[in-house]
Amino acid sequence: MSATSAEHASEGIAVAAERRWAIIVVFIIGLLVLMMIVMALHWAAMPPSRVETVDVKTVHIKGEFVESNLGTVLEPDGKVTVRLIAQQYSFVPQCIVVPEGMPVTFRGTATDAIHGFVVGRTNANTMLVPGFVSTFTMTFPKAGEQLMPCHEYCGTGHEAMWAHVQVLPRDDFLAKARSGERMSCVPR
Ligand SMILES: [Cu+2]
Repeated sequence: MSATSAEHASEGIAVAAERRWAIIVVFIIGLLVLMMIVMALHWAAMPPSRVETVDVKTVHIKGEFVESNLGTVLEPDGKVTVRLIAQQYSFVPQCIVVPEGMPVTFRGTATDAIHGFVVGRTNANTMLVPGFVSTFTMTFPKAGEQLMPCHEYCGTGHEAMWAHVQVLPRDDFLAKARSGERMSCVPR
């Protein structure tokens, strides 16, 4: 084989390999674009679930988020609900009582800016948005005290916005809850 025909042959191999890669890359890009289109259409077609709204202007004076209704309650059907409000720069109540090993439903909202919280290293984590009720249910596996910082930057006092969560042993909680009152661990 002469030098020129060897060059021709290797160029042909290189061109074929490049074309092959070009086809594969175009296919991958096409697939990604198609995935984006399908996801966008799918999300747009799904109604958002559990959107609950609340009137910010009256949240303090009427409805479930009045001050006397905030805190933890053992409902007549045995479910535990925590209601809380976030505002610049505190949570109400500042200290939340929950039982160990029982599902707890949180219901919260904000009155001024977007706030949020996370409880210690647990999965309890949500945003609190004015005008909307955030809700989730979770079980705390271990008794003890947890810190609950605001994790959405909400203004100059944001870093001082903390609450505490006291996870009580189940029996202690049930004994405390028997009165049916709204509970918290805020010292009086
Ligand atoms: Cu905040």
